[in-house]
Amino acid sequence: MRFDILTLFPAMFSSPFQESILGKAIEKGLIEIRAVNIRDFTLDKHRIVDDAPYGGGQGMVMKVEPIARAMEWVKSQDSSAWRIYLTPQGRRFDQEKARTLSSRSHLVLLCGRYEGVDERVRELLVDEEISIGDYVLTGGELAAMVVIDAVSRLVPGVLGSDQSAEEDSFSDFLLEYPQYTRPSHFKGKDVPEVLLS
Ligand code: 6GU
Repeated sequence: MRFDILTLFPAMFSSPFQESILGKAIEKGLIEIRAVNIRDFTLDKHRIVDDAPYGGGQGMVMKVEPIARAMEWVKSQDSSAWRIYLTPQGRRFDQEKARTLSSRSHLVLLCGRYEGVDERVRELLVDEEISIGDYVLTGGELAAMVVIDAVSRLVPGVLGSDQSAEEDSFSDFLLEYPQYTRPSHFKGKDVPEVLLS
């Protein structure tokens, strides 16, 4: 499965996916994660990606053209790529959405910054808008990481065979019993007798 992240801060993605389970999944070629710098798709000398909003108001808005060119570049490589805009205005991400997205072969995750993106990005350049919860982040980058992590672990082979039972159902996972390992006694909190026999 392939993930393209469209961002103004590609360096944020250099280390989070090199560790542990996702790092191994990348090594095995099960998932591929690429951070695409939106600024590389500007055509002007100053590589401008944002501008003041028409009608005035606070802050800056991300311009439509660099995002459009970046999206077109991704789409020209794979017309089936599914485009997601990460925004607190989007529909709340949950385990069912992770499952649905894991059946796709290619996700494009657009990370907003500043006060948001030009409305025409939402109208013309994305298939879906996703939020990871009712709070405001400084940008969509951390949200993109959350989505990639939750989706990747559902890709066949990413979890080892001993872990893949976890895929069965999210509710099973929530209902799991508390887990212990050695030592059996720790600061007066002991492992339940039934688990020791
Ligand atoms: Cl996807 N983006 C931002 N900026 N804030 C959020 C979010 C996304 N989801 C929850 N808060």
